[in-house]
Amino acid sequence: MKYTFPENFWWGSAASGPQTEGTYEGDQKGANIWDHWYAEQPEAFFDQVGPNRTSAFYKNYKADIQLMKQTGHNSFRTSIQWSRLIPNGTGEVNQKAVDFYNSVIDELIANDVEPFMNLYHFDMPMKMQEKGGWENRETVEAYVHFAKTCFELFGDRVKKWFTHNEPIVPVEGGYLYQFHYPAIVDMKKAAQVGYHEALASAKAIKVYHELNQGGEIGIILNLTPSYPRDENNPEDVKAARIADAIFNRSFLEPAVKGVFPTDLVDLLKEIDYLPVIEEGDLDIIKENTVDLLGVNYYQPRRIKAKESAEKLSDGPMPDDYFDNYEMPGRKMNPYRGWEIYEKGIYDILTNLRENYGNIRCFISENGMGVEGEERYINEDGRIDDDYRIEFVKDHLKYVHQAIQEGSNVQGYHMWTCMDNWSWLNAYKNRYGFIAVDLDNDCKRTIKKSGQWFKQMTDNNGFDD
Ligand code: BGP
Repeated sequence: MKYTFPENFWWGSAASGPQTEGTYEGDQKGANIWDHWYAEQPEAFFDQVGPNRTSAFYKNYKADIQLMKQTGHNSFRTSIQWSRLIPNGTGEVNQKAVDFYNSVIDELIANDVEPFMNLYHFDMPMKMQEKGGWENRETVEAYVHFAKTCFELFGDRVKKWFTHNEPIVPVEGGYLYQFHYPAIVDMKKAAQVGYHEALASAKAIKVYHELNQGGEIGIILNLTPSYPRDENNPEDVKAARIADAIFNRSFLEPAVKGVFPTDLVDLLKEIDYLPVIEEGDLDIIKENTVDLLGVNYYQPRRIKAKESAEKLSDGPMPDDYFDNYEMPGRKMNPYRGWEIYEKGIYDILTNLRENYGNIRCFISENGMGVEGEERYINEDGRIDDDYRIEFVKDHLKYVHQAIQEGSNVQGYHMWTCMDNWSWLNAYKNRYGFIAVDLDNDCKRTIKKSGQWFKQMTDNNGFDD
C-alpha cells in the first residue's frame, strides 16, 4: 500500500540546545541545572559523561545543517538555551549567544530548513534554580522576559515557537521521581512547579500574540495514552483516568482549552496541595491558549487499580492512586525499557480530533533509543539500523490513518537528527539518523535510516 502525506508536510527532526551545543571557553554561557548537577555528582550520569560532551552543534552547525538537507529535512526544531542567552536568567543578554542563534537561524533558512524554536527544554539557569526555579513565582516573570527577548531578537525569521518541551518532565523528574535536578520527592512542590510552567506558557503566548509577528506559538507535550488493564473493570478504568489527568491532561487542557482538569483539581484539593494561584492568573490561562500543539510520542501507560495500600514515600504521591501494569506480551524496547506501541500515536491523534477541537498539531518527537549500535556497522562503515526504519514506518502508518480520518496533523519530526547527549543516560542509547563518533572528533556518518528518510521525504511518503 502507498502512504502519501499531505502537501507541505513538515518532515524533519528535533533536538535541544542543552543536548547538542556544548559549552566552550569564552562563549559566556551561564550554568544551568545540568552543568551544576554534573559538577556536583558526575556519578549520577551514565559513564560519568556530562553536558559538556556533546556533538558540538555550537561549532559544527553549518556542516550539520548540510547533513539535515542530506537526510530530507524541510524543518528542524531545537531550543534556545536560556542560560546561554541570558546567563544569569535575568539581566544582561550575551551577545555571543545572539550571534550564534542568528547564524543558526539564517543558515537553516538559507538551506530551506524551517527553524522551529522551543524556549524551555529542561534547562533552568542555575542562578534561577538557586532561588527555587519553577517553584518560585519570580521565575515565571523571568521566563516571560526571556521569551519576549527571543521573539524580539529572532521572531522576524522564526515563525514557529514553542513555550516548553514536555513540561510534565521537570515536574516528575525534579520533584517526584528524582531524574532531574533538584531530584527531590515533594508532590506539593511538584504541583506548584507544574502550575508555574503552565502559567508561564500562557503569559509567553500572550506576549507573542501582542507582538503580531505573523507566526504561530504552541507547546510540545509528551502524551502517554493511559490504558486500563481491563476496560470492564471500573477500578482499573478509574486508576487509568487519574494517571491520564496527572500526566497528560494536566498540561493538555490548560494549553488547548485554557482550564485545568477538574478531576486533577479535586485530587489536589483533597490532599490540600492546590498550588498558590494569584488573582487574574486563571484569566490569563483561559485567554491564551496555543495555536498549535507538538506531540511527542514514545510509549503508552498501562495502568491497573492499586493492589496494596503500601506507600512509596511519606507524603502523597501520584502512585497512591494507581499501579503500573506490566502487560504480558507487550513489545518492549529493551534498551530504554519503554514499550513500543505504534497504535498509541493514532489514539492520541484521534483523542485530539474528538475531544480537543481537532487542534492543529504535528508529531514533534518519536524515536527509538538503541544501545551498542556499532554492532550494526557494515563494511562501508554505515550503521544499518533497519529496526529504526521499521519503527518510523510503523508509526507513520498510524499517523497516515489518523489523517485519512480527518486529524489535523501537519508534520512528523523524529527524535533525533544526530546522536546526542541524553540527560542522565548520556550516550547510553542512540537515537539519531546520523551517528556521532565521540572518540573520533565527533565524526558524523549518516545511518541507513537517514538515507531512507531522505528518500521517503522526497516522495512525501512510502510504499509498504
Ligand atoms: C524526550 C526529550 C528529549 C529526549 C528524548 C529521549 O523526553 O524531549 O530531550 O531526551 O525524550 O529520551 P531519553 O534521552 O531519556 O532516552
